[in-house]
Amino acid sequence: MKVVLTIAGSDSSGGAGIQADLKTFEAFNLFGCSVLTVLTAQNTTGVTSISEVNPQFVKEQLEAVFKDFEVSAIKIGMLFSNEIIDTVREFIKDLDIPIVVDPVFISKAGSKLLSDDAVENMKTLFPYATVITPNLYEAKELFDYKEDDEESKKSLQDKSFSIIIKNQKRDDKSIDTFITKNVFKEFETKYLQTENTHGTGCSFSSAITAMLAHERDLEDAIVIANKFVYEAIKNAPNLGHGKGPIAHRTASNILGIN
Ligand code: PXL
Repeated sequence: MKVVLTIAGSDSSGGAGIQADLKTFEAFNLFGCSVLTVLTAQNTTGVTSISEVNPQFVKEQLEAVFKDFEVSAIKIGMLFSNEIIDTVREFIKDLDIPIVVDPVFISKAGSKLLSDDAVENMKTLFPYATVITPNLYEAKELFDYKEDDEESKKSLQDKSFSIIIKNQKRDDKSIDTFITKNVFKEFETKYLQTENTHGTGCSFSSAITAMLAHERDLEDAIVIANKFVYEAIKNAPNLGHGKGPIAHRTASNILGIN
């Protein structure tokens, strides 16, 4: 069985962060390890408190996992602070495996997940990434991306990493924009009108990581990750009083992943 790793924050309500990543890895028949960067006290209505893990301890978790396992791919999620970003970058910079970076800024319920002074530093991880998965807001903040401007799209094609700008609503469609060397492509999915979107971004990027660990090419990985999240939203268990979590296992059963 292949081993994959998520480096991310804990969500006490179990729908996003580390918990979403591990549920996704399990759904894709992989063994998931987790290096925790922050703990969040949260539920479906928002984050009430954040406690950072000591960066030295983040490093020790990474060393422990890599000493024992051959890791096939890594997903990086919420890092929160400059110190944690520095620690993670130092560790991943010499690795030669697929790395998916989800540059997490804010949660679906609107809570801040990256400190303001760490936004620039987040960019220093991108040269080590296979693909990064910002939403539209994050793409605008990070790259000054403008949806209707050809020049801004072209400038993103020159990067050493691929970019998927996820979940832009257009009429009754959800659009994912895929930008890589010489390629600019849009993937369309039917837009689901629902409150059950907690952890969709985390699950999308960990599903891409899972498919890369299974040695699928990036475009294939994105298409399957999209289908996975679509089914997981459609079959959401309707829990909580805010943005509810999604159904990872049901989605993988429907797609016949196991
Ligand atoms: O979806 C972004 C995200 C990432 N990591 C953690 C989160 C969230 C959203 O709530 O809680 C820990």
